[in-house]
Amino acid sequence: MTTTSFVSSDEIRTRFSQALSAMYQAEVPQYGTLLELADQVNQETLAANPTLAERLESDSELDRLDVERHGAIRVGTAEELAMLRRLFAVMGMQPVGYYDLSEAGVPVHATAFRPVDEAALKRNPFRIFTSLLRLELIESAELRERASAILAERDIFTPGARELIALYEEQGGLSDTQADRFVEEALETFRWHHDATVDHKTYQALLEEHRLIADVVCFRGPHINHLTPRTLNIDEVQRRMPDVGMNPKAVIEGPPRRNCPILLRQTSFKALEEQVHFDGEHQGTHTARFGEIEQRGAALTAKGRALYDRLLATARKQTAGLDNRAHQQRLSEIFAEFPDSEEQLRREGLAFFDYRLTDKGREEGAECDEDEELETLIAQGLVSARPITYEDFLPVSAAGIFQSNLGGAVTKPTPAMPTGRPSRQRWVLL
Ligand code: OOG
Ligand code: NI
Repeated sequence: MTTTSFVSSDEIRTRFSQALSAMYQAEVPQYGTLLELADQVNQETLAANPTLAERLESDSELDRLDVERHGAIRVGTAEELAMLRRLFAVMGMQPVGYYDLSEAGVPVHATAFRPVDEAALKRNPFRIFTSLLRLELIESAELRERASAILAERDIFTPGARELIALYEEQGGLSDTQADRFVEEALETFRWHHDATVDHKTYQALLEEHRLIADVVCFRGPHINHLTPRTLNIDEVQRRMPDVGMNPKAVIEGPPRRNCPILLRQTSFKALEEQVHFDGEHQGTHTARFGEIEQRGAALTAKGRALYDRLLATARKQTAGLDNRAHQQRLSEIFAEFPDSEEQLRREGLAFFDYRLTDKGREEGAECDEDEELETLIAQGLVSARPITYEDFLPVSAAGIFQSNLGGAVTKPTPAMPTGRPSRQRWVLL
């Protein structure tokens, strides 16, 4: 077989993300409602803001807006994670970043699988936030051994998926029919199972240790727990969520609303309580799946990120217990210190930009060696500078999303404090 008959990884990723979206829509109808809401708000935002529409169009960002999703799964063993790495590689997705959520009282560490190069991100920036349970953080030795024994019994991949991944690695690609079969087989790993693999008593014991441990250990696979579309106006989506029957989490995570959006703002609707059939004919319920929406802004340089982290830490001390309106108000006041024009963000080296010669710049053969000159060329319309979109996640926001969906008493995220060793005590607070 010649390489030309292979389907591109971008194409396989797009087929897979569409199939996953369709499966999740059938499993969680509220996700379909969220997609409609996101689309409606995006259309309205573009209609009301022609400059934004033009810019997104010329950056080919409008095309990816409709297909853009990220999802999340949680796995139980290093072997499962290693196999997932191979599965995602078929779709051109690589692990990017490390998120230690044990610092925020969640016993996992995580990475996000996503495409990395510009062309692939433009085509479809599909990402899966993937967490690995840290069984070593379970206090009781007996429960820890029980959990690893249960995990050792399961195979979260179908034989077909394993076969096609190996074939991909051997051939260096998949044909059209192989790609379709791969999508179908890979999808099985992400499916929800109504029947738990354990009896109710085991589920309860693990749940009491930590809700997340029960979620990972007691099922046949790492069901996809949310799939997130991208919006151009998250405040408006949050405001309208109750109108369409969704119960949004208390506050939007991340930076406040700004003229020049930075990083990532996220909100979610609360997890559904779902019927589960346990071993031994016992019916019960489990909350695993929820809905989330996000708005993406510019990627920050290390300097910009340090400023963000500092202001966020200040905000967290001052916003505890506030409702979203008051929270956003206070956050905006604190973030007044973060420059909010593209020119300042560039001049102060706070955000990443993509610089290109404009048509006029090319005609005039514009050149420059100094940063100062670059600003002049931008002002003259010879060079365009566009903020580069942030493609990753934020640990504090992720912890907030986890916690608001694990049930329990916590409605406000616990601060992620870099305290070194994760404290088991703090989980109890969840
Ligand atoms: C993942 C939560 C993190 C995000 O968008 O930050 C996440 C999970 O609950 O498994 O998806
Ligand atoms: Ni998410």
